[in-house]
Amino acid sequence: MCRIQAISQVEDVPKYDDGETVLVLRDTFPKICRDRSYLHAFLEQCGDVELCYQRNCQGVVTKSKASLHKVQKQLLFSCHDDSILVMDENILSSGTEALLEDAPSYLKDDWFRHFPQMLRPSPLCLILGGVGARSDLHADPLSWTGWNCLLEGSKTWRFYCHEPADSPAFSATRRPFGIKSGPHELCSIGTGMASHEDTWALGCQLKASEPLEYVQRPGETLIFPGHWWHQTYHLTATVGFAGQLLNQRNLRRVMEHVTDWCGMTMDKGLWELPHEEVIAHVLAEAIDSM
Ligand SMILES: O=C(O)CCC(=O)C(=O)O
Ligand SMILES: [Fe+2]
Repeated sequence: MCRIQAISQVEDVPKYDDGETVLVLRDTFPKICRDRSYLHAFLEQCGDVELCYQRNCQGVVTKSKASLHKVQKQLLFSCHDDSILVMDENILSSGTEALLEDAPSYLKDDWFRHFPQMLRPSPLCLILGGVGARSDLHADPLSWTGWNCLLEGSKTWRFYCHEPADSPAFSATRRPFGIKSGPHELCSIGTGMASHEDTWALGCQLKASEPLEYVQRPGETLIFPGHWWHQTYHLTATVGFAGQLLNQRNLRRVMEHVTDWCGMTMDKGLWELPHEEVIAHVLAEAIDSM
């Protein structure tokens, strides 16, 4: 049964992380949340760094690059009909260790470290939203477990549990995930999904099961099944960051995502092996299958 569960002790997370639950952890990243100047000082140093952002002007979405300083100015003018959203996977790379040091233990033990560098998802994505910003309606790549920490502002999430009957409603397009060279995909070991539907557009009548909705507040981290369709709406200007997990709980889901995508059949005994070997084996076969 799909549900949302608030967790008071981080030790309880493994008990509830069953692939059918959105977990809400409060007071996460305590040092960074308490001392917000840390992230602001970090971003200040990155003012000239170019990053990717998207503008949604009356439903027309354009993706561009500009310096963080320029984008921060545009964020101030964001509104429902003309909004700005930054989701950048590079800018936090030099601050990753400091940010993750403050992470709840559950987020630190991430088996994506066993992926070769070229196939490893980037550990942290910076997310800055202006008022009215919304992500695409999408499902994350590789069926991983996503996590998303909000430092400032508030945003509403809509999650659609993984119901195959809903697929037509999403008119899905695939977003391959793998080794890239410039804009080209050299080898893809999996996919995420994107939809052009905007559940926040006036009059949107998505013919799918009712979503789970949650308003995320500062200090909260959501941990969620990344293969569920989801979309956010930034109610105020927000600052946050996100990452993903591969662990004991989802190893099979993520590996089967790769084997399905690559059309491979694996020996049942595979799952008896230590996780590092399972990962190495599946990835080697996936690359061979290209
Ligand atoms: O924070 C957002 O606006 C979207 C984030 C998201 O889709 C994710 O963390 O997977
Ligand atoms: Fe996502």
